Amino acid sequence: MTQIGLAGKMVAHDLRRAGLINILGTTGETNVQGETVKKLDELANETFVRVFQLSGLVCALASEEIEKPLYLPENWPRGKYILLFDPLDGSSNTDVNMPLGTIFSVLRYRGQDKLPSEADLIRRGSEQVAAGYLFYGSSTMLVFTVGQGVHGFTLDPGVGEYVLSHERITVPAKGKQYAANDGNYHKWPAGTRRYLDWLKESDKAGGRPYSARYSGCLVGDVHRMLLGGGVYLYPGETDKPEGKLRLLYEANPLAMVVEQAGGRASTGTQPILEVEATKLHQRVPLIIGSREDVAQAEAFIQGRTI
Ligand code: AFP
Repeated sequence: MTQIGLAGKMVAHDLRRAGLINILGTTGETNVQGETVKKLDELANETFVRVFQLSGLVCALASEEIEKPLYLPENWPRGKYILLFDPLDGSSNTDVNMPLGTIFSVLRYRGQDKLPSEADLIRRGSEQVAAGYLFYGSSTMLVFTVGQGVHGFTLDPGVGEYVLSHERITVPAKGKQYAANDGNYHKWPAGTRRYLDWLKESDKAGGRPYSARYSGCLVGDVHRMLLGGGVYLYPGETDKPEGKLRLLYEANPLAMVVEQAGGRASTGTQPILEVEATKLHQRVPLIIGSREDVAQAEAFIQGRTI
């Protein structure tokens, strides 16, 4: 966590002055996801790799920005952890000063001296030993869990340290806001569309209509739901049922955080933490947030409610 916090301070430092030191815009490259790489994506990725390569804490790293896992050279200090991360989540926000985040997932490697194989990194979310995110918003926050609740720390720029600001975060059972890219509405299956229509119907007694809050940054939207309740959806589409978000370093870590805080995270048909992973950059639909809101979305998606 100290190393995660250090990398977070370095990324936050770059983000705060990005417009002044020519690190906005794109590198001209395309990553393994087929997405245009922003300069800040590359910088954040390099920061996390550098901070952990020499830490002696990890034996392998996997990043959204890198096709294959990174193993440390034989003679470098190695540790028992595997770190999987999305170095900069919300890349479409980099050049317009909108929220950004880093998402991380920690696995323990049980093999002794031999290096982990790629299969050792492709594990079910329930096997994570720690998970969390850095949120580069109006303040920089580190929110994480090691399986005993969720705690939030706010970076005090004056002293360069993270201070406990949100102890034992608990997600409200039900919210009044939803986060989804409504621009994709017509691509969604009928059950998903019916759920979004239902959220927008007026039923004062049931607390509807919900308000729409969508930032383009998964970390920022989930953070809002974690603290205030509600639901974030990046659902599967009719011709792309797997959705957009990545299982191992986006959905799994956020699912561990939200469920540790009493919320729920689902593909729409099964709990995220139970999804069998088969590929390093596997995508999965994600419905995450307040327990009652996610259960309601599942009922519509599964056709149990019309
Ligand atoms: P990028 O990091 O490629 O911008 O993707 C961000 C993200 O994974 C997640 O942070 C957002 O919630 C979601 O994608 C936004 O996707 P759309 O632009 O398709 O709504």
